[in-house]
Amino acid sequence: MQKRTFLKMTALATLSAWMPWGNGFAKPSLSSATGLYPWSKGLRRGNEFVLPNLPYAFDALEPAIDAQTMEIHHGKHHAAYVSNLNKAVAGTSFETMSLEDICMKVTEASPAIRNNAGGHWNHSLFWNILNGNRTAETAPQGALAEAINAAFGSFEQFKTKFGEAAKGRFGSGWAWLVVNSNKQLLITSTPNQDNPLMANLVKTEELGLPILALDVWEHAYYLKYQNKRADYVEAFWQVVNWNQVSDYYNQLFK
Ligand code: MN3
Repeated sequence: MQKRTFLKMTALATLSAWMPWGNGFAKPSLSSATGLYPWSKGLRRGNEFVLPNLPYAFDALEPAIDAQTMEIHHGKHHAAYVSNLNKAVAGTSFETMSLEDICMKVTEASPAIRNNAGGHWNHSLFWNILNGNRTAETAPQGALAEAINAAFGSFEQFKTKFGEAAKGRFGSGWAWLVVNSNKQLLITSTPNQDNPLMANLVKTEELGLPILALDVWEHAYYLKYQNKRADYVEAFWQVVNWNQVSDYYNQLFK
């Protein structure tokens, strides 16, 4: 079996298994979702969750996202989620689980595990979909572009709707572009560090595999944008790594 086909099958099998109308796939293997996210393996080393390196320099996203924000966001905020997650899972049945499995079973976990597991996973995806190396296309191409047009009317309309989800999220949280179990593209948002992998927590129709994420906690933008979240959301479009977002999509649909 080709690697891509395997990844697609395992990722979709995971989704199906979450759903009450699952289509008969067997119980997914431990890291079915991790097949889609190559960086996922780097979130744990032995029995400890670890902070992955930022895949580019702190100033790589200037001027859209400033270097000081990136340094604090990665080195302090993300690092704190990792450290607090290790403390929260110690001695529990979650201690040896993959981060994706913790998210999927999060309603059985303590609030500390829920918040810090989400924090670790969400930021790891976020760093990965930002165009720090400035090598990516500035808009979706190919199959993803077609799917966005079909689902939202146009790329511009997609950006408007995603931006509304990001700006409309009251308080702290995230905006997401998700492939749900019906293989549909969906824009959603979650509070705090919740995410669309969190079965039994997010609405069933919003459960899925995120392929694009935007952190709208104030710590993600306040140094440069202060209270102007809308300006930060607008600047985000300058630094999305559409090649990476397309790659996730293509793995699920090719
Ligand atoms: Mn954050």
